[in-house]
Amino acid sequence: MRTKTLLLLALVACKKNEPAPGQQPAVQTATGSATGSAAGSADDPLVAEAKKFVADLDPTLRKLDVDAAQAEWTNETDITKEHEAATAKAGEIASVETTKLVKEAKKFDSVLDKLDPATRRQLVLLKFQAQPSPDDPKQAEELAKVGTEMTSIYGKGVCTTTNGKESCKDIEYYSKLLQHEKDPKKLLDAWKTWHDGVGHLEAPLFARYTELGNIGAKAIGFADISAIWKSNYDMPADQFEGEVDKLWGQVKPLYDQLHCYARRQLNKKYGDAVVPKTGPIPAHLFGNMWGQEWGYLYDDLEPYKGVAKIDVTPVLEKSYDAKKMVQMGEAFYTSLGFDPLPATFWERSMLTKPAGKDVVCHASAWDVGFNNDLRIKMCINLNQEDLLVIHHELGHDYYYHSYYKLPIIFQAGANDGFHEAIGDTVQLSMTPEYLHDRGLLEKVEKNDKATINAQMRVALEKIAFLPFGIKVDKWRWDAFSGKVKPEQFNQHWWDLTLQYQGMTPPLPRAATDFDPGAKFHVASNTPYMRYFLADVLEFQFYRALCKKAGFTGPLHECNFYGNKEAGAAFWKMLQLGASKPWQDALEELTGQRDMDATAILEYFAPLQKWLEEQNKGQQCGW
Ligand code: X8Z
Ligand code: ZN
Repeated sequence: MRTKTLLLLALVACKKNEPAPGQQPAVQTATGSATGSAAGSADDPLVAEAKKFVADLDPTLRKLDVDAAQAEWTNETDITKEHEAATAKAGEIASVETTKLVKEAKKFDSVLDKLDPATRRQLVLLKFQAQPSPDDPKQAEELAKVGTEMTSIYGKGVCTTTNGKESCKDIEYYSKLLQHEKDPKKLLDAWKTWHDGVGHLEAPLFARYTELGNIGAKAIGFADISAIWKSNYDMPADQFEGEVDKLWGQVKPLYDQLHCYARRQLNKKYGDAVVPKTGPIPAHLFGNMWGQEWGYLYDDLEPYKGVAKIDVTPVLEKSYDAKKMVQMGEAFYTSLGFDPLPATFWERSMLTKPAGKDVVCHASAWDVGFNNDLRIKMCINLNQEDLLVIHHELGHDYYYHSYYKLPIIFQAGANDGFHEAIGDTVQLSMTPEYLHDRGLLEKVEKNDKATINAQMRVALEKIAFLPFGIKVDKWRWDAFSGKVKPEQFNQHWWDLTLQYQGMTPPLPRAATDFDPGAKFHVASNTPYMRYFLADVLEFQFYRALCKKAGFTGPLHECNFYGNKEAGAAFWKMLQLGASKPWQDALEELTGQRDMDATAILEYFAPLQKWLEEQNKGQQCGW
C-alpha cells in the first residue's frame, strides 16, 4: 500500500491512512453499495458536473501524491534539514489542495445517489485522502512542519552533542540491545533512555499536531482527527468501534492464557523482585521497546526442550545477504503466479542502512510514483524477524502492483487492515516444513511436541501483538477527541497498557513523560488499528486460501506456496483495491462479509488447549 505520510493520509504502507470507504451521516448510504441507482442522472447538470469533477481529480491528486511521496522517500532515506523542509512543503501543498477539493466536492452530496457507483465512491473516499489542513495558511504550514519533524526526530533517535558534533543512536541500536541483553538493569536503562530521549522531544509536537490536525478535521465537517480515522471503514464510526471490541472479546481469552504462562516463566527467570507471580508484568522484558511482539522470548518460553529448533537465523547469517532474503520473499509471491518485482524495485529500494546517513529504518513499502514504482525501505538484519518483515513489506508491494492501473483514489487497500494482512498471510504459510524445503531448517519434526513449539513461536508474534494492536489507537482516538487532555496523555497510555496488555511501566512515569511518542507510528502519524485488524484478517485470508488450495488438514499445517488456485483467488481480491467496500472484497475471497476471529482461534486450538492445561490452578489475569 502506499502509506500516507504526515499530511498525506494516503501515501506509503506504514505511514498514513489508506483511503478507504468511509462514512459521514450525509454520505453513509452512498458508501455501502456499489450498485446504487443512477436514475434521473441525465437531466441533472450537477450529475454531469460531478462526473467531470471526478475525472479531473485523478491527474491532480496524482501529482500531489507523487510529489509528496518523492519528497518523503528522499527524506526518510537521507534525513537532512533540506529534505525535511522539502517534505513538509510537499505535504503541505498536497494537504491544502486536497482539502480544497474535499470542500468543493461537498456540493455533490445531494446527487450522490444519482451517480454511477465508481464516481460516487471516489467522491466519498476523497475526504480520506489526506489529513485535512486548517484554513489559515500559517497553521497549515505549521501542521506540515510539525508532522515531518516528528518523523525525523524518531528516525534519528537519541542524540548527544560532543564538541559541536551530534551523534545519534537509533531504534535499531536499542532494539538489538533489548533482543539479546539478559541483565534486567541494562534492559531498563535502554528502555528509559529511548522513552525519555525520543518521547520528551515528541511530546509538545504531538500536542500541537493534535490541535492543528483537529482544526483541519473540523474544516471538512468531522469532529476531530479520530472521527476521520474511524469513519474509514464502510460503516459508521461507532459501529466500527463495536466491531473492534467484538474482535478483541473473541481473542482475549487466548491472550490471557499466554500472558499467564509468560508471567510464570519470566518470574522463574528474573525472580519476584522483577516479575511478580501475580498481576501485570513490567513492559521492558519482552525483547522490544513496546512489549508488542514477544518472539525474542521464545527460548525462555519454549514449551518442550529437545525438539528441533525452528530458528532460521543461523542459516541466514551464514549464507544469505539482504538481497537474497528479499529474493526469497519474491519467490513466494511468484510461486503463486504473481509477476516478478520490476527491475526498478532492485535499483531504487533501500535494503540496508546506508553508512553515514540518518534514515528512518522502520520498514515500509512504497509505490512512489503510483505507477508500479515499487520499493521497500528497510535496514535488513540477517535474522528470522527480518525475513518475516520482508514478506510483510512485499505483501504491500504486491497489493500496489495489483491495482496500480486504477484511479488513484482506488489505489489503496479494501481497508487499511487488508493492506497490512497480505504479507502476514504469506508469513503464516512459512511453516517449519516450508522453511525446511527452502533449505533454511536442517531438521523438522512432526509430533505433538513439535506442533506446540511451532505454535508458540507464531503465538509470540501474533497473539502477543493483539492487545498492543488495539491499544495504540484506542489511546490516540481518546487523545485526538479531547477525551483525555495532554497532561493525562501518558497516564492514559499506561491505563490502556494495563487494561489490554497486562503490563506496567518498569519505573514510575510522570505526566511530563510521553511514552506513546517512543513508538514509530505515533511519531509518524500512522494509524495503528490497521495492524489489529490485520492480525485477525490474515487468518481469515489464510483459511480461505488453504481451502482454495485444497488443503484439508489442521489449519496451522497449511502451506499454499506454489499453489496457483490460491494465488488467483488472492489476486482477484487484491486487484479490487479500494474500488469496492471491504465487505465485498472479503466476501470475494472468503465468502464472509464480517471480520471475525474464528480462524485465528481455529489455528491456535492446540496451543490454547496446552496453555489451559499448563495454567490449571494458577491465578491468571492481572
Ligand atoms: O510497522 C509495521 C510494518 C510496516 S507497515 C513493519 N508493523 C507494525 C509495527 O512494527 O509496529 C508490522 C506489525 C506491526
Ligand atoms: Zn505494513
